[in-house]
Amino acid sequence: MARRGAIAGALLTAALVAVSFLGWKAAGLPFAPFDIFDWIVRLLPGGLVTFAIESSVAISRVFGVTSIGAAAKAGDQALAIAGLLLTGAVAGAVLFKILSLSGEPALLFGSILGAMLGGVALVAEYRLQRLSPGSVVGPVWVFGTFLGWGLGFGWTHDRLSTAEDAEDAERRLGRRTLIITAVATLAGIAFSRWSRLAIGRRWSDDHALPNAASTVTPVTGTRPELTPIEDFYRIDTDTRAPAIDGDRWRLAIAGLVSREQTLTLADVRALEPTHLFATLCCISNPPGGDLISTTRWTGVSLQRLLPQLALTPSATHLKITSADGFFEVVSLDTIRADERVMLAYAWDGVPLPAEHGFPLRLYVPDLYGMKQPKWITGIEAIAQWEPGYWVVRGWDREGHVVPAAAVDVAAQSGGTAQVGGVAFAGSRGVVTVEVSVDGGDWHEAQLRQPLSDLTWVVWRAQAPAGRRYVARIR
Ligand SMILES: Nc1nc2c(c(=O)[nH]1)N[C@H]1C(S)=C(S)[C@@H](COP(=O)(O)O)O[C@H]1N2
Ligand SMILES: [Mo]
Repeated sequence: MARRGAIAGALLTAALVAVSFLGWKAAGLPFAPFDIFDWIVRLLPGGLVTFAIESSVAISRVFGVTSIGAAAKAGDQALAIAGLLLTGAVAGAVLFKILSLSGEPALLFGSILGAMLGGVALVAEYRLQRLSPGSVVGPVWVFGTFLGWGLGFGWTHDRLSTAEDAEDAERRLGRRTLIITAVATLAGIAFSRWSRLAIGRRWSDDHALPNAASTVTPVTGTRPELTPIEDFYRIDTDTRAPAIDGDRWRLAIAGLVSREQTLTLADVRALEPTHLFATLCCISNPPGGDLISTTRWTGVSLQRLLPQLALTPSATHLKITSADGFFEVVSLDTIRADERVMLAYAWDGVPLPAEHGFPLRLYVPDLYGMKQPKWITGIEAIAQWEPGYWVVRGWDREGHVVPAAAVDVAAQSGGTAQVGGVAFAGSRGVVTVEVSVDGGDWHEAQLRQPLSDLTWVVWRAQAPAGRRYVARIR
């Protein structure tokens, strides 16, 4: 009976893990198997944990693993699931043994066991603060899945003990549990793929661009005026974007403030939003390059947030820090002078993609991307300017956008060419764009009305056919 219980326990636990995984990937619900593990690790004596980490790093080295961080993570995850399966097997063996001795109702015993483990899972979730505040779905889900697991146990026990052919019943139940496990796992994987692809319904899906009526239209072949999020250029220091769980994320406000505080993502989203079209450009963008993109930014104006930060009079700058160790300093003067400086959480109406700074990034008009942290986790009020991450590494202190025009296309027919591209001058506005062909005269381009005074301008010009087209802002 104990052997049968152990097998049933392991199988049902595999199904529990798979269903929890599906809930995590499909609905962002807490994934108790990892959370219980993390919680236990925190309870263990520090020395033991350091020893375990050091051993896993040493083992990774022996096997020549290059990304030790990723390997250690995968190791932790495997350990978490193996631990839970083992617990399930032991619990199953014990339960079946007890039931075979006492003849108590199995459903009752199973649900008591499920409720007990569900309680442990809930404690882990609360201790690690991994439940969204105010949400009942998360705790109900965690407790419910464990309770269901316990009921499944009791039910399995009854089926096996009353079946005429216990072997056959065992095989059939085992197969059924494995199918549930496989389907839930595959569905979870499919959801995680899909959620990465389908970022959601964009603002631009059902809105015309504000300059739709402009009579100057782009030459076919000009880059899209509003960059699709998937094509938005990406520059940062790490190989992998920090994975931030929006429910667990907090914005910590500290330094020269009269009271420290933390904001949740819901807090930030509840403030009055600012929407603006803006172009972001990397200081390393080569002439005509594509390290420049444009979208509609949504966030909270830092100017409007200032009173809530409770800054002390000595504060002059805000140091913005990021989950990846990046940081940048912005002066209160800049914030007070321009209400468009904002903490942005959405692009084109959908939450920032993970690689573009989810859940919060800074936007400052007229500055290169290097001055605009993604994955913000902290705001520290300070009393003097400090060099930012890239400034420390020798890049430009100010980071003001240098006006530049790019040629995207030159469609030739007969002796003339329709030349088109974009021009960007930060927040200073583009007045005149000129094109020259093969080093010859400059021809003035027509400018399309821009999406805003913070975006690039799409331009077009008619010029003689030639080989080399150069555009400039004048
Ligand atoms: N936290 C963090 N923020 C960052 C960076 C970074 O490496 N880490 N890179 C900066 C640079 S150099 C640029 S050009 C922009 C690029 O933003 P994007 O990848 O969303 O286009 O992010 C900026 N913000
Ligand atoms: Mo950059």
